[in-house]
Amino acid sequence: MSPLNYKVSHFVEIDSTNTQLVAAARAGAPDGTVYWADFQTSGRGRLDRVWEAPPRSCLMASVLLREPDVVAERLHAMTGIVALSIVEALGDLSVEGISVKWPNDLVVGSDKLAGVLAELVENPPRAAVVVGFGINLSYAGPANAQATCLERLTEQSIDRAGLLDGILTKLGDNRRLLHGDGFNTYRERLSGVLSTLGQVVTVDIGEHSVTGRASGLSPEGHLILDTRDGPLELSTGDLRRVRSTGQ
Ligand code: BT5
Repeated sequence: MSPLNYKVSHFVEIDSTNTQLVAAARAGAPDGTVYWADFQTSGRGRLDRVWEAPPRSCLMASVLLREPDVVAERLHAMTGIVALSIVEALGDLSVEGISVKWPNDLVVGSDKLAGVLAELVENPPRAAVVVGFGINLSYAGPANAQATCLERLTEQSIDRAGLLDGILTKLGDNRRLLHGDGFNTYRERLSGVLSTLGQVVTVDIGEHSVTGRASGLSPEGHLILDTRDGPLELSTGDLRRVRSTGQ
């Protein structure tokens, strides 16, 4: 999908681009509808957490992807495909050194630069997912978060609308990797930017947590954790703690 096929709406202020786009999707908004905002009064992260940023300090956008042919097992990859598109678009702007911390953070070292929030609107066979992302431009995150921003990294100001265009163009190209054999390319490209691989991590999944070494992505794109009890495949979770191998 080229940028010309997107239907982009800009808001000066909104509660949450994800919340409003999910509502629009339920009311029949078409594939490629994009909402982006200067300021969110109720920006959301995963698990009822908050995404916060002062006005115009962060690129906050959500895109509706209707993927009628995507199989249920690959829905989780909507997060990865957007994360990958962000890394690639930033690469085109010569912003290097950004990696993906599984499953939904973009980081520089251990500082969070951006987060992705995917929300399912409709299940296959008419799969529809709203994928939102917040990328810090001039705001390095709330005090309690170990975070950074693009201006700190690049010492240049990056135009939000231009960055959004770049990401949407990459996404228009990359979303075809959700289908058929393209998924192998998706796994390879995501593995290439996934800093979680090789690390010993503790992942919270609901009430439970598991610890192991992240060793790769399964054929379905799930994170493989090598635990004491053998390999475990995770499609999502909250990566709470990271320590280096051998500790
Ligand atoms: C995320 O959740 O990282 C997903 C964030 C998605 C935000 C976008 S903005 C456009 C769209 N509309 C929305 O309402 N949301 C999406 P999670 O992994 O749960 O991380 C949330 C945590 O990140 C918070 O608990 C804070 O610790 C931290 N945080 C909040 N604001 C931040 C910021 N600007 N920069 C870095 N970290 C932040």
